Amino acid sequence: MKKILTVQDISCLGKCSTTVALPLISAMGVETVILPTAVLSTHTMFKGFTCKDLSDQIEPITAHWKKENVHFDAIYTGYLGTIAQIGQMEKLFDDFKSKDTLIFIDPVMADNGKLYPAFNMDYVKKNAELCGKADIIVPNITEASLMTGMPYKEHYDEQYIKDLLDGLTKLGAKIAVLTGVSLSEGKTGVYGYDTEKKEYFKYQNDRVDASYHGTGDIFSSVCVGAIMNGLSWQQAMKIAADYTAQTIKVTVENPEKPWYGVDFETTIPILTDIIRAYRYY
Ligand code: PXL
Repeated sequence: MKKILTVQDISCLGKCSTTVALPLISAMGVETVILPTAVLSTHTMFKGFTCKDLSDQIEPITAHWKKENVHFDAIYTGYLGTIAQIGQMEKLFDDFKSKDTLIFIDPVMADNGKLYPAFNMDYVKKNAELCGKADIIVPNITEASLMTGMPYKEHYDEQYIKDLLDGLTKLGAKIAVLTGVSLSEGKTGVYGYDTEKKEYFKYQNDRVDASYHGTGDIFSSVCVGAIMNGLSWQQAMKIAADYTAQTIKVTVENPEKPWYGVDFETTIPILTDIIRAYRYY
């Protein structure tokens, strides 16, 4: 069984980061080791959340794993709390990356043109540096514009997306994939560039007119899980985009839906069916 490490916070209530990565990637038949960067009472869109930073646990936990000779097939980082923690990730990659370890970075820090609370441009700069060490990065347009220094646009053409991808791969990532890319009315999707094959990949599906917290984490988790199941990055992006859209749709239809996250629990069987179909046919 493939084994991955995911490094991100635990938001106890909120359906994001570790609390979606762990169930989703496990459901896809991949062992999921977690390294929590902080414990929050809720994600940061709630008012009055508590937060206990766990930076001082990263070194002793990983030192123990090193003694146990643990090998990871992928390391997937998401929401990190501080600039120092991003530095700790650089060391973690050096310590655990072997030839076949995929480094997958979702540089979670901003959306809809704005940085999340608690982050600033120094954080952006350090995250851009970390992205340079990745095999695959999956920023949204806001994160990409911040990291490349290009203007953020709500209305854009395909050339803007290609310019962002060019800036992102110049940071050093082998494959950059932009999420939340809408190239025509009523559509949304992903647009990626593979620097080794010099190939673009775009995929658009129907936009569901609702925006929920944690959907980026669902997308990234499913990508990592699918790649660990032997799918190409392009197939993984397509499955992840479709699954995320389907999950948002199911959530919108649920009259008892929570405001803070999506009903991924309802759609897990759809995901496992898709993965089973790819695995055996
Ligand atoms: O879903 C991204 C995310 C993860 N973790 C925490 C967050 C957010 C987004 O705001 O606040 C704590």
